[in-house]
Amino acid sequence: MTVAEGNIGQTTNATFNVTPRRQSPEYYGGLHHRRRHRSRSRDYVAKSGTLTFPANSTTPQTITIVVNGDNIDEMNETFTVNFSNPVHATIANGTGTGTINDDDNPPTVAFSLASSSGAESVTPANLAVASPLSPARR
Ligand SMILES: [Ca+2]
Ligand SMILES: [Ca+2]
Ligand SMILES: [Ca+2]
Repeated sequence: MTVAEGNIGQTTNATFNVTPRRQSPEYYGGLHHRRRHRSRSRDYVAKSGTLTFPANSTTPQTITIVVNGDNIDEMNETFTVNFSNPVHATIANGTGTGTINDDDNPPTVAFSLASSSGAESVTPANLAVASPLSPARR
């Protein structure tokens, strides 16, 4: 599951399907929660809950994680959704991985003066470099 991050103020849904492999005569369900991985919690909305499937259902149910956009240049971020503690069922694959593709450009740097000069024999000439953004990366 991969989503484009979007910018600050925007949210994107990352939706995971949980699919029963075959019918069961009893209801069944389990807990799910998302876990942080290489990502800060502000990149998405933390969530946990329970899915309950009706008896004889083979209809998938969904777990939706809300991804928060930002304008910060970052590495792509990943998170996992874990499905555990099943009741009347076993888990074939209990982990879903989400990837948030960063869509922000890296900060730029530029000389704040195009040139600088000084007498040959005196002090060093200084060329200042200005960055419009904090160089901090996450
Ligand atoms: Ca962005
Ligand atoms: Ca982000
Ligand atoms: Ca970003």
